[in-house]
Amino acid sequence: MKNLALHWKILIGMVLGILFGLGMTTINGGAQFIANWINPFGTIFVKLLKLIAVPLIIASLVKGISDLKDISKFKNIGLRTIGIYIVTTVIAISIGLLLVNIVQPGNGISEETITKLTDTYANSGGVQSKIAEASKQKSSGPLQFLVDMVPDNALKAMSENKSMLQVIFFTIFLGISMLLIGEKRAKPLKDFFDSLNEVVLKMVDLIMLFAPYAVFALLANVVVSSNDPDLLVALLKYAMTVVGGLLLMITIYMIFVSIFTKKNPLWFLKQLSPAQLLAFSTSSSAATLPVTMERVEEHIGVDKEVSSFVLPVGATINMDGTSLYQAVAAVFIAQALGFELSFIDQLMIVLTALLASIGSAAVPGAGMVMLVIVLEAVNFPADKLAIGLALIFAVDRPLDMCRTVVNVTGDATVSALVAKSVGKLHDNPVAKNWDDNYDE
Ligand code: DAS
Repeated sequence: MKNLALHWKILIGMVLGILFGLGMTTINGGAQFIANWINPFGTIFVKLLKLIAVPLIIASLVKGISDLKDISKFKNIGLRTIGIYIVTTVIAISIGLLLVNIVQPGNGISEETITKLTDTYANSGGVQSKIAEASKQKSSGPLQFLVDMVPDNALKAMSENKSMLQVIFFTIFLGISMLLIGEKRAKPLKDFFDSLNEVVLKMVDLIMLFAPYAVFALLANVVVSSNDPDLLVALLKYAMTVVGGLLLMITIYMIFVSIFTKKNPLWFLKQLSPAQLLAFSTSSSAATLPVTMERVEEHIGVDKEVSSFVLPVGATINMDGTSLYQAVAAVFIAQALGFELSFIDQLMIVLTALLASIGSAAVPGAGMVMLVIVLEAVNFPADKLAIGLALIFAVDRPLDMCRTVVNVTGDATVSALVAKSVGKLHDNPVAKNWDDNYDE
């Protein structure tokens, strides 16, 4: 077991966690036991990853920008990154709309299922809190998201995980200013961030030793807290439409990797797999970010000058899996509740889902909050909003796990494409071999 590659260890942890969770559902008080004695270890692991996410983003962004030596390179990487992010997100939303209009999962839902889901979830805390959070996030103006990006207190922005974009804004501002004062005068600060970056990456390695046990705990808890199975069957067509779209999105990423970076797509997925497995287990791009960065830099060969910008920005604004899910969910709800959507309405969904996925925080369940914004954009009746969310609430957690994998894979793919386009994709990544050895 010790010499087994990391992704196999994580996979074994996940499978054992699911089996253990299934076993415990047959025992009276099993769910309670997992919640009290097993799940806390998963929570600690996710907190540890979030703990180092902010220092890692700051250290690697400052190092990445200050290593560029001149601003034009930074502008070059920034524009290519944002451009490709928008393209992949529009592709994801279009796939979602295409599939949901072909499969029509909402037309098969029986009145009885809708009533059962409504009674179970429409007034539950889960649905109501998503609606409340969405109305809180609703911008007070079209440029509110720009205003929200600028922190008025850097330390406060760093201390609150939800303002990742503010941390990135502050760090980019710092890095550019270091570039402008010249290498000699910025050297003390640059040396500090260079060494902070090394230390934090070593912390990632150490935390990852705990990963197989943590995913065991996380998956066991997901299994015991998942909802009644017959609802899952009723919503199976909807869930399969989302999962089918997500798998198609992964295929498109791998076609891009093969065509534009000339890397073997299966090799690429294997190197990235520990980050994808963590994304699945944690449902959080933010928590997975430190591992995504370590895998992309040290195992896929993307230079830090590129990954240090593309990945943190991607974890916050590029959520292709989420935007695909929002397109499918919005049309599914409209179909199930007999709400007609015109072609213009569906184009509106493309624009709103693009903006909503930028606004979605990289935390579990964020995509569902932004779904409210998408539904309101097509004038979905407010009094049916809770029923609409209730329809998809039962399967939101497993779909959140799947769409977070696509969010992370999309960020890694774009970082490889941008690196290749600026000649910063190395052929011999740092890692000694395909397997992961954390003994160096
Ligand atoms: N869980 C979010 C993420 O971390 C995605 C979502 O909620 O849709 O990427």
